[in-house]
Amino acid sequence: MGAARRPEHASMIRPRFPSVLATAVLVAVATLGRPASARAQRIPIRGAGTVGETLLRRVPVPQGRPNVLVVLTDDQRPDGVGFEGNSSLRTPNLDRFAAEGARLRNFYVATPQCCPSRAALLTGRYGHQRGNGVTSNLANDPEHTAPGITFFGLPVSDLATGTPTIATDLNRAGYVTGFVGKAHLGGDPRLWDFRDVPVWIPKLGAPHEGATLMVNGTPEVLPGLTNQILVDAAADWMERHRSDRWFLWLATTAPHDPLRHDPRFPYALPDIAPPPLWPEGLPLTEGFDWTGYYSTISMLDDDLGRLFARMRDLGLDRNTVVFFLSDNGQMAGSHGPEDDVASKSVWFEESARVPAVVRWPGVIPAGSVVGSPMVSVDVTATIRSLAGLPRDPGTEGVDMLPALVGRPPLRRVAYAEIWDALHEIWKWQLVREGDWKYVAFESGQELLYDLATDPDEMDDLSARPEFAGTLDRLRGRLAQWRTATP
Ligand SMILES: [Ca+2]
Repeated sequence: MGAARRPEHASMIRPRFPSVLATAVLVAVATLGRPASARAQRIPIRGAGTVGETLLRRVPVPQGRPNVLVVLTDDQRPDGVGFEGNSSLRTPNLDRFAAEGARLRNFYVATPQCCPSRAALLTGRYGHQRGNGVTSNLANDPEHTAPGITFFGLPVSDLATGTPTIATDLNRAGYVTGFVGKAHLGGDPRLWDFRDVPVWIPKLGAPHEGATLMVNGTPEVLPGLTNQILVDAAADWMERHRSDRWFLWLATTAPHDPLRHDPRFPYALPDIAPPPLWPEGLPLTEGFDWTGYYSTISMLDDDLGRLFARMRDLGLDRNTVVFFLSDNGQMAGSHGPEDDVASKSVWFEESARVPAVVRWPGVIPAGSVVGSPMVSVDVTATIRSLAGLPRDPGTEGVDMLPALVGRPPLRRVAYAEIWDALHEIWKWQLVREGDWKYVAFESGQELLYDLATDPDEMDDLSARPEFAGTLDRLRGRLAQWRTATP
């Protein structure tokens, strides 16, 4: 690794914000005159810098294998839920759901982009690993996956049809496997071994109304709102399989754009605080539709409330483990409106970290808050463990359950990455250890942040001599991880 240097883009994306102090002044100015509730919205991102658990009582894990439901949303920021302290956003159903389970406050996705994030969840492996190979949304594009193209010296490929997934393994373990919603993996979820697939989206996304959906294998336009259709199909699926042992993957399209200004869930701009580093003087309506984003999240919350109620009415609550997470975050203009940092695919917390909850009533103590770093590949490892399957030797993912029931967490260091040819700065790997966050770019450039003192990631410490030891340690962690995850 070359000498620590500030990335070229860093000066490009932060010209107006040379220091933390300047940012603090700017944010203070930007929030002057706004209601207290709007100012309070900054809390979630800031809170993520501190690692630590609430004191969980140790709970024995029952014998017998539970059902598993994965609820995967799309482009939901880590503060894109009320339960992470966002008092401007109304998500009463998700707040109740989170209060019944464990909130994961430092949960990263393996890759913060739609397609590779899903591929990592499905396989339990990072994009650069054998058995996955999807490092970006371009994975199905021959121009970017040709032999000879490498990622940190490793080959880049597609997730080949026939690659084993978590569905393959759970079928063998006697589970009924199902998929509803957005696939974004280049084809029918049956290719990835999901067996009962009532409704899925054959394109990368879908409009809120009039979407062409694959309904029992046939393209069809159904009446109603797309996410409502998906959530209700998932509820019907659970009812149909209530006597089976099952694994269901529900992937919503919300709150990915197109955003919906749902008249049932209106928001006004004065209710919403600007994100960190929003450029001075730029209206909040420029570049990102905040009121539409919030309205779409509240609509999603309403739909999921219906799903959770159906689960309860079907008597499935206590023998079903529910994982709630998003495939990636959403910058929404944090750190500036420039194209390559404005939405996702970047290393900042708003993009690489997502809201996450695991609920298993009677096993995971209600109201738990877990600060240990976790990664989406850990969800896959945990599902395997819940199904009674041995650990996949090809994965770096760890079983999350010990940490969720008050035992020492198995993971202390989290990693994430992306390699996407669209932008030079979308080629990075990151390490999160304690409050330190280290980012290595393929170009050799580096960033180092202390999230405890700098939660907005404004102050790159990589060139500061007093942090040379920390930098060396984290470089070493990354090197070990690359070796351990071929
Ligand atoms: Ca996404």
